[in-house]
Amino acid sequence: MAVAALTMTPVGTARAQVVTPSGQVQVAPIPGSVAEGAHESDELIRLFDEGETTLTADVAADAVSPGSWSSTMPAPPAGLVPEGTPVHVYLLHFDNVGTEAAATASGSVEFAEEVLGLLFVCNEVDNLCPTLDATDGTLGASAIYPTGDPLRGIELFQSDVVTLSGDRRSVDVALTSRNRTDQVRILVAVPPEEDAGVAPPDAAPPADSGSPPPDSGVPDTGATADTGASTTPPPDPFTFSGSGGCSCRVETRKEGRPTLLALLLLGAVLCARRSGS
Ligand SMILES: [Ca+2]
Ligand SMILES: [Ca+2]
Repeated sequence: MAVAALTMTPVGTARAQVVTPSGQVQVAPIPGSVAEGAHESDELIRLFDEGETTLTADVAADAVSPGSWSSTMPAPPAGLVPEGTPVHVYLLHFDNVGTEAAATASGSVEFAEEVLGLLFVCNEVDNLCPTLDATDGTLGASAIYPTGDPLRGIELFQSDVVTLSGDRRSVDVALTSRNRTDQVRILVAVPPEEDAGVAPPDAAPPADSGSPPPDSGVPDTGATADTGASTTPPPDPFTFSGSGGCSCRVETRKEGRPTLLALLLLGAVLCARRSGS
């Protein structure tokens, strides 16, 4: 047996993850010991939260992709969960009462994030469970573990069955415990830190929100024409005065210069005639 070193974030300070047990699986606080005989039940498979950490070395896992494994199914796809990966660690634990009669239980647990690796296999040759033994001290909580005990994990060569769902979020087990524990360590992905509470980039208000539009220098002829206060003089009045008090007033138009000239001449002639008459 071994007591895990405190290498992980204490459970109480780890970010909460959504865990949904079903069947005979029950979520429970991890006890002081998870060695055989310390936390027994014939009906319940416990799910203990071992905490959250970032892996400081590659971790060998017995399964790193979906599948279902038992004595009649292919061996699970072993692999590595790489160094630097943030993980939340859980331990499924089934230990029947006593060491004589066997007990069976089944159930599943669903996680909000993907399962990155499962550690559970016990070898048929020597009955040791190397992936569990190798990680009690680095990924376990502050508890006594059955490190090095034969058959402490899952015996796929007997009647135990372990399944990782296709979406990697659900672990299903069907276990038979007799005189040893059945344990599965589960490494679950940790989502990136959320930006909650972090102020968004400085969204300064528009500097000249109250300034006039760019083209405001262009006079709005329609608006200014209706003020009624305009003092614009009438366009180009021409007044001709004859020597006999004759006065001829000619309105001109800018766009008609030939017409203007003709009117000027006509006005002058008329005035001259009146003056002469
Ligand atoms: Ca027992
Ligand atoms: Ca076992």
